[in-house]
Amino acid sequence: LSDIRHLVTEQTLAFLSLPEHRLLIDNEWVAARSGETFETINPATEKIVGKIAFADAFDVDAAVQAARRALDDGPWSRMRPAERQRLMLKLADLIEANAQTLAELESIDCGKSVGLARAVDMALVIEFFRYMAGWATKIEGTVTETSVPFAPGQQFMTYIRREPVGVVAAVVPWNFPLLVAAWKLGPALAAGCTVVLKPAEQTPLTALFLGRLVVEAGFPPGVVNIVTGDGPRTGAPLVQHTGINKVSFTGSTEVGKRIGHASVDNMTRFTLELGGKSPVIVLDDCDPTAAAQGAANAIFFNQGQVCCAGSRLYVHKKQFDNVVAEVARIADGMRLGSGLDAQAQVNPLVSKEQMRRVSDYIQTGLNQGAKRIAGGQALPDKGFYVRPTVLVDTANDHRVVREEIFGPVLVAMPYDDLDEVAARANDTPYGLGASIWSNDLSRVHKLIPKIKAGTVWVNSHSMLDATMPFGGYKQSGIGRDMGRSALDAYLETKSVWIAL
Ligand code: TXE
Repeated sequence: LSDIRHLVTEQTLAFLSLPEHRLLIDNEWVAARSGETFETINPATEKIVGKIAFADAFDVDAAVQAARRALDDGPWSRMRPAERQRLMLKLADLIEANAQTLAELESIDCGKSVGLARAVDMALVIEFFRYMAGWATKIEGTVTETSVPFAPGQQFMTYIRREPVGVVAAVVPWNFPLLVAAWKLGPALAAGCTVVLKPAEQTPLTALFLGRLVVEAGFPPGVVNIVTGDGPRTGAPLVQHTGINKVSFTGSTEVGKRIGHASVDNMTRFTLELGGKSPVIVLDDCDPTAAAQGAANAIFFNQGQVCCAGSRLYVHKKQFDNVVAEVARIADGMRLGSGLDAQAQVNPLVSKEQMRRVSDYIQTGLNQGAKRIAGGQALPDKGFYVRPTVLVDTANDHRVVREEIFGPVLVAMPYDDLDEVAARANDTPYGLGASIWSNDLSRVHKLIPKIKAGTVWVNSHSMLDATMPFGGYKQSGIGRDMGRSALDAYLETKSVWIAL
């Protein structure tokens, strides 16, 4: 830790100095039964920053049983909604009080900028818990008026109850580790569910720190359990466990499909937030400088490791050269550095594997005939860096245009007219986000319904708020995180008939 000692708070150092980070089951910190651990690495220094318990099916079962007991035997299920709300608000206050440490841990584990982790990730986490806490006291059923055609004259009192779906498995990725965990925990706790959370193996630290805050806030044992490990040994037994009532997953489309199949086998409810290849569509009336800056932010934020990253840029042919030259200039001017370096604008990717994957995609693009107009200069010798890269001269069937790269790589293409660009924007298996850059309201409103995506931003990209549902069309997923409607995925519906 000597290389980061002067850059982080005492509390962060104390947490990183723990010899081993254990699993949270029933509000107790326990080692994996196998005694096995894995290591988590700082992507900027390539040094180990934590030894983490490696949970297997045995530990997963213990966590699911703890969650089941808290739900079936109480006290969680007997707790008044106002009490659930109070605990969630307390948790939000504790996250706020510890936001700097959480942001530092996120930066050290995941590579991202500590400033952005605080201003974006942590700010959204805190607001989201507060927003969802409010819903805990506002879950309502409905009373209906029934008249059964085959029972004339018979009177009924009928009503519809909403009940917690049960034990939730939350499996989350490494790009926004705590934020995505909050998107699952918030509605689950508001609805009265209990949770087993599995953070990504690359970035377990903030979830584990959150576990401490959950205990400190006073949540009863078993309400939130945390199991750490990889997909095959920890995630798979969790989502396949018959004690799980609902799986909430964010990650790759490939794993999402596997989880969907396994869930259907058990009739476990599931929601999936998966990959994307989101288009940025610049109309001919745009301000080229503003559009270029917007396009650069849309792809380079979080090093492109954003599921809704604007990774395909379509610019009207009249503006193409201007806008794309400006995006390339911005890309080449961005300073590389560690997430703890306040001056750095591009931080390392999460892992060596991700760096290789992204670099291989760039090479594949060049091999298929693309031209690189930004990126490609030398890299620091330590850290998993990839330079912001802009590719032109690509075709619709090139892999860099079709597949999610999940790195700071933009493909830029000119177009002629709006129908053509709508068709090309939709010519993808994904449908998570899209942005349109124009002040021509009439054309913008005509384009919005044509775009097959869960979110359309106009003159902005990747904006998020607790009230706005987030999720995908097509292979970008099933269901939505955030917003009031996210609660529905954590509730069952019970129809009650009382013959009078
Ligand atoms: O994702 P995985 P990876 C995309 C992105 C990235 C690629 C690979 O394109 O380059 O996926 O990333 C857990 N049962 N996205 O391999 O494997 C795993 O441990 C249960 C987009 O890291 O999907 C982790 O906690 N769980 C995405 C989580 O799933 C399993 C964000 C995500 O890992 C499992 C991340 C299994 N069989 C990657 N296998 C987005 N939508 O933002 C893995 N996991």
